[in-house]
Amino acid sequence: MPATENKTRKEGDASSIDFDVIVVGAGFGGLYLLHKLRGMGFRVGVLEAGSDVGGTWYWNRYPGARCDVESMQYSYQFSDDLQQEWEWSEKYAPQPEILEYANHVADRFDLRRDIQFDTRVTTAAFDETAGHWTLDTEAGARLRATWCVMATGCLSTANTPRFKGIDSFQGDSYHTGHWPHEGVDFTGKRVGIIGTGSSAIQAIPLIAAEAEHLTVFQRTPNFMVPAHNAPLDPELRKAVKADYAGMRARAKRTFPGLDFAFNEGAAMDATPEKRQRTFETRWAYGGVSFMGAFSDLLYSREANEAAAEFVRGKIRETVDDPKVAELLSPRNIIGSKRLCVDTDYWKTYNRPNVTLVDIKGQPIEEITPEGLKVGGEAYAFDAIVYATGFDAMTGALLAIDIRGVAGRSLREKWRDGPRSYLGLTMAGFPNLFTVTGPGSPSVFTNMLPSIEQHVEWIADCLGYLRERGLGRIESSSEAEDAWVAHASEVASDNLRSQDDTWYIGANIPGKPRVFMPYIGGFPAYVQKCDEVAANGYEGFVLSEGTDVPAAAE
Ligand code: N01
Repeated sequence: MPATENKTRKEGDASSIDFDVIVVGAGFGGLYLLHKLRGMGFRVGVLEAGSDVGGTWYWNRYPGARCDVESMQYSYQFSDDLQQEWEWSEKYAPQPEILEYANHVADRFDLRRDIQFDTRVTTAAFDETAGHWTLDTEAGARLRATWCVMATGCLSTANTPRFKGIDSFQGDSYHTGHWPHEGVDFTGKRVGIIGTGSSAIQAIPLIAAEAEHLTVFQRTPNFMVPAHNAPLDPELRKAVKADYAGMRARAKRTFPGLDFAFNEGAAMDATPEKRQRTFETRWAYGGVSFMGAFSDLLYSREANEAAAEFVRGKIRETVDDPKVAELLSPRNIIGSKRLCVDTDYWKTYNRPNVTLVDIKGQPIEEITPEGLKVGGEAYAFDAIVYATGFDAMTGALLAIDIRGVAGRSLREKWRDGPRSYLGLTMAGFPNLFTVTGPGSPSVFTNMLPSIEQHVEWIADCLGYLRERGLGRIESSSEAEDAWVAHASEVASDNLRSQDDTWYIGANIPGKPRVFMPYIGGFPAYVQKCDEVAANGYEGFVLSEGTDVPAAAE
C-alpha cells in the first residue's frame, strides 16, 4: 500500500492521539521499548501499575528471590556502556540488585519522565474508524495511541487458589509474588507455606532459619540443581567484559539463548559410567545448564529418567530421613516443570523446626481462622505464605479487557487457549504487539535477550510502517493459524509438553490446556522473525490507517 500524504502527520499538525505508542508495563520490556522507540523519535507513553520500574523484580521480593540465570547474562546488551559499567556482585543476582539495575537503567536513560506509575490499565480497545487504540485506566483516565504494546510480563498475575475460608485466617497472609516492600520478620512465628515451586524453594531455607517452625505443604515435589552461588569472581567478570559481544553471540546460537556448554551427545549412547560422570560435572557447576548434559534429555524418556534418577540419588544423599527424602523425590519428567536452582533446599528438611506435609491427592480442605485443615488435620499458624505461582503467560493480558476489530475481546478469541502470530501479534487485533507473548520462546529462554529481540523487532516494524506512511498492521488469520500449528507440532516432540505444568495452564482450574511458550528454540525463532521482516512483514496485512507520525528526518 503506497504512503498517503494526507494521513501522515507533519510536525505541528494536531493529532487525535496522545502518543504514537503506548506501552503497558515498565519491566525490562517496557523500559527498553521506551528507550528504543523514543530514540527513534516516536512519542511514547508507558503505563505501569506498580509505583516504580522493575516488573517482576518489583513485585517478587520474597526472601531468597534471585534469578536462576547467571547475572553476567541476565542483563541488557543493547548498550555496551551499560554492560561495561554495571557490576554484578554475585554469580546469581539477588532480587534487590536486579531491581537496583532496573532503576539504574531508568535513570541512566532518563526514562521516568515518560512513565506513569500507579496506573493500572483496565481496558484497551481498537477504534476501527479512528485507527487507534484507546486505553482506560483504573483511575478513570483515557489515553489514545496509534500502536499499543503490551509488555505485561509472563509471570505477573499472582495465582492464589480460592481455598474455602481463605479470608477467615486471622494471622498474616503473604503471596510470594506480592511481597511487602518493608520485608517480613518471621522470628518466633509458626509459618505455613503452600507450594514447592521456584519461589518456594528459594524462600523456604530462609524462612526456616528465622521462624519458630515452618510447615511446608507440598503437592508435587520438584527437581532442583544447586546454584553454588558465590560472590562473582572478579577475573570472570573481567573476562566476560573483555568479550561481552562474543558471549552474547554464542548465547544467541543456543536453544535457550544462554551461553553454556551444550553436549550434542545422547545420554543413551554414553556408558552408565560416562553418564554419571557427565551429570556429576554439571552438578558441580550448578544451575540450569544441567539439562544441557546430553542432547536427548527432553526428547527420550529413558535419557530423562537417567537424569531424574541421578537427582533423586542426590536427595537421598542429602536428606537424613529416608521417608522425607522419598516424599521430596519427584517422579515426573525432569525439566517438564521449570528446573529449580536452589541453595540448601533439601538440607532444610534436616532441621528440627521444619515439617513436610504431603498433600498430593488430599487437597487443602480449608483455611481456618487459626491456620488450615488438610487430610483431616488442623494446623495452627501465625503466618501463611502462598507460593502458589502465577496465571502464567495469558493472565496479565486477559486481566485487561482487550478488544480488537468489531469489539471482539481477546478473552473470547483465546477461549480455547492463546493464539498468536510469533507471540508478537494477534489476528483481529491490529496495531497491538505483545512482548514475549504466548507463542514466543520467552520463558524457555534467557528472558533479557528474548525481550530485546522482541523490542527490536517491534521497533523495526514501526520504523518500517512510519517510513512508508502506513498506520495499520495486522497479522493475517492464515499466518496465525500456520504459526499456532507449527508451535504445537514442535511441542508435541518435546517431553515438556507431557506433564501438567503452568506451561500448559494446568495450574489454573478451568484454564484451557495449550502449550503456551514456543519450544523450537531461540535461534530458529529469531530466524523466522527476521525472515518475516525481510520479506516486507510476510503474514501481515499493512495499510494506511490514520494518524501516522511523520518519518524520522
Ligand atoms: O510458581 P509455581 P512459582 N494447592 O507455579 C503449588 C519463575 N520463577 O512462583 O506443582 C496446593 O512453579 C504448586 O503445586 P503443583 C519460574 O519460571 C523464577 O514457584 O501445581 N498447592 C507448586 O508447588 C517459575 O517456574 C525464579 O502440584 C498448590 C506451587 O504452588 C515460575 O516463576 C524464581 C495449589 C507453585 O509453583 C513460577 O514459580 C521464582 C493448590 N491449590 C519464580 N496451587 C528464578 O529465577 C498451586 N500449588 C529462580
